Amino acid sequence: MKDHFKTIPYQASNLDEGAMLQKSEEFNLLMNRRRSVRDFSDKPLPKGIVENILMTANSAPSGANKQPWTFCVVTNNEIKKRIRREAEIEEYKAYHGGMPEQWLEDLSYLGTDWNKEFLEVAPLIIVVFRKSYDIINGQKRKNYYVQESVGLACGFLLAAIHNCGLVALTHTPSPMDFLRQILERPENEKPFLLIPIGYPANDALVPNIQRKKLSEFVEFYT
Ligand code: IYR
Repeated sequence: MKDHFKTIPYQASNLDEGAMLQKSEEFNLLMNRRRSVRDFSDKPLPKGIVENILMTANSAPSGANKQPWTFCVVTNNEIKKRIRREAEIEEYKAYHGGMPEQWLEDLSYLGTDWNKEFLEVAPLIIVVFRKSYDIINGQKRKNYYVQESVGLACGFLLAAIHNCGLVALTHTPSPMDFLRQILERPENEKPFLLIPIGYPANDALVPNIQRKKLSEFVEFYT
């Protein structure tokens, strides 16, 4: 390793195999209860919880540890209303000719349409931006594996949301450029994902979906 590369000891967990098996089972059961939820309560979220969730997202691995993302946290009702209005314009077009028949067929079990009321009901929306480059002292500095990195950070975010009992939806109105304008983001930031977050509504329903069995999505090479 290069001399200038500073290292510190890794904080290993050092669990015995029994504890590892138990923790892996518990985590699997926890994560398999996660669902994309569209029916939100409007109850506000405690700031400390939101900050912890964001810090978890930011702990994701990223290309050259550049952490090439900005998480915009929107609780302002006026801004939420504008986001809903613009998203619905794009979604209306998508549902009326934008998406090919096969796509609509694949979505039909969800019962979704262009109406995105949840964007106003949910107490908080996180708009995730990806940064293909940083601007440091007015100079462009490239980031690496930006899509992969920001995708991983969003995965961490969703796990953290679910872990504390909140729910979320990964929403991708397309195109999403209106988010850059509404939130006045700089030119190096591109919208990546729109994630309303909140408590589930008391009568929240989710589609009855099945997940693939291990043998359907894993190939072992021994
Ligand atoms: N963006 C639309 C359509 C949609 C697309 C996919 I792929 C989904 O998994 C769900 C919905 C919408 O949000 O309704």
